[in-house]
Amino acid sequence: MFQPNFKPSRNSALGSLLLASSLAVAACSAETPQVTQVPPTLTAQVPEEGVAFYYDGVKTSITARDAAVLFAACTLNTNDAAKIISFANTTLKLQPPLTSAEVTGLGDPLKPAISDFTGDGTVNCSDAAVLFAASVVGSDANKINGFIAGTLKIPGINVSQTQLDSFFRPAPSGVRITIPGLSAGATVTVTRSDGTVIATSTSVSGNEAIFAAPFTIPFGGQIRVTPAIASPQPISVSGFTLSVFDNTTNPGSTTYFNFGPPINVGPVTLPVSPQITIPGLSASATVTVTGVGGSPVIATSTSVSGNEAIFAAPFTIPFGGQIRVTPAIASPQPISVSGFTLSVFDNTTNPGSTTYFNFGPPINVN
Ligand SMILES: [Ca+2]
Repeated sequence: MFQPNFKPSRNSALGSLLLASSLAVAACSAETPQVTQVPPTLTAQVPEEGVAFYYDGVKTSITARDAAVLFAACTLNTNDAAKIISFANTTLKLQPPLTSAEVTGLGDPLKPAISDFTGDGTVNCSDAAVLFAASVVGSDANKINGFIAGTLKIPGINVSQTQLDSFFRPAPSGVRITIPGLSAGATVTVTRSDGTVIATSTSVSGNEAIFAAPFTIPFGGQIRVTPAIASPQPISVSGFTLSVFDNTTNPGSTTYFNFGPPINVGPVTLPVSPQITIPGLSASATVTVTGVGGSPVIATSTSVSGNEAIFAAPFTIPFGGQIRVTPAIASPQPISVSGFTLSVFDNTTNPGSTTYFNFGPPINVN
């Protein structure tokens, strides 16, 4: 089904994105397009930047223009370059206008392997919409959902930040070194004292250089950051402080030396915040978990992402406990919490709020 017929010279980043995907994929053409109601007067203004993805810790990217081609092809269910160009330029308002070379350079735009960005187990035009939205507004779930609903005017797509993070955040199985002042385009190389390369960063996230696999920095080893950091500070690696650095040993780079024992740099597991999924949750809602009758307060949500209320730490909802959502949800539905369905709710126990009750055994949320 998957036919990697891309021309690498046109856009190797896209090719690697699609080829590198180890997640469930399917050809777009194998699905009946679900997005056929896109009106002819969208207001998308598509910039050039695109968005980065991570597969198995390896960073790759797709431009908004390429994502627009895939979205247009799936939406129109055509690989006709003229129709795709018309949609992209007239409806999506691509600037500068899309060219036929950009369409044909992708091979058959109906046959890329698009990942299941929505996480519903099916690959279809909804996933192409998420990809396009992400390439335009970035990886924030609220912005993506807002763009899809408000600009693309496609109903019924609501992706959670957790789901998106599995694509847009570096793989948690990678290992990291925190280096203050690290630039987004930096490369970090770990070498032995003789210069032999031990590991090379695959990407950068904030001040963290990310590597695909664990490694050990031997005595005399170097951590080399290119380009150089303007005002380098000591760094901490696996609890060891490397305070020796200079910008002269490797011109154009900053070099940290390990003059102590070998340092193991192992995997880092990103903490997963406990969440409760509540359909109809508003972006500004607060969710409070309490004991019987409203006290004590056991947990309060720290943020909302899509339909997910996010909490800072695990907790247990006791028998008779309440989950209180403020403001109230207009048409509350049963919710599932750690596999238990809480089907009893009302909007009267706590006026202005929707309250779900746990009338079963204690439920652990972690
Ligand atoms: Ca999907």
